[in-house]
Amino acid sequence: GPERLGPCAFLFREYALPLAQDLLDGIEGVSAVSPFRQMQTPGGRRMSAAMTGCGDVSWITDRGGYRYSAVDPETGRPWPAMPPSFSGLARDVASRAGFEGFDPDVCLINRYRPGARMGLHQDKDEQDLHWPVVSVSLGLPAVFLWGGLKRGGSPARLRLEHGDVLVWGGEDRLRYHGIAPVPDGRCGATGHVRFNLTFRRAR
Ligand code: MD3
Ligand code: FE
Repeated sequence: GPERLGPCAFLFREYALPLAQDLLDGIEGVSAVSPFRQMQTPGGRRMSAAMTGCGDVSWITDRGGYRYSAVDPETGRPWPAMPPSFSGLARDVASRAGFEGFDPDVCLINRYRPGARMGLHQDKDEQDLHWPVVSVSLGLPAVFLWGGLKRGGSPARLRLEHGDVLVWGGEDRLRYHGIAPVPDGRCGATGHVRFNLTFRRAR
């Protein structure tokens, strides 16, 4: 069973391992249509993680702010459809964490090369925060940082490895979280890269 990280936060170690190749094939297919790109923050800095996405909408950031968009600004076209292996995994693991009927409309795909990181932030651009976020780690291990509901304090650290899945809902949904700079290494499945899939209900 899962490890409990909070009242409504669960870690399913290696849950996605049997599906890893399907997920990596899905990432390949999505990024062939909507390529990975390093987006700009509203403050004008380039994020070190590269992103793409699939589903009805995906998350974007530029000088205009953070938001969900039905169109990929890089291609001017809709985002690729979410592969059924993606949505099936998200639905299954969410139901094991007590969220029956999770039907994500977005999967954001983050790609971390060694040195890339993600600063502490909250995920709060979604309309209905009662749905959880499901996150799948693939490839190189990384240290996940998670704090409280307010900025400040020193975050807890958790090593995430290939195939690990997290579910964050309820009172844990608005926790600050991030990724420490990814150390170099080699993963048999991905090489020198970490991928993260985050499934959300945005609209
Ligand atoms: C806790 N991604 O895309 S996943 C993100 O590994 C993001 O790429 C990180 O944070 C990554 O927004 C962390 C784990 C995660 C994702 C969403 C959460 C933890 C969360 C939402 C609420 C609380
Ligand atoms: Fe996040």
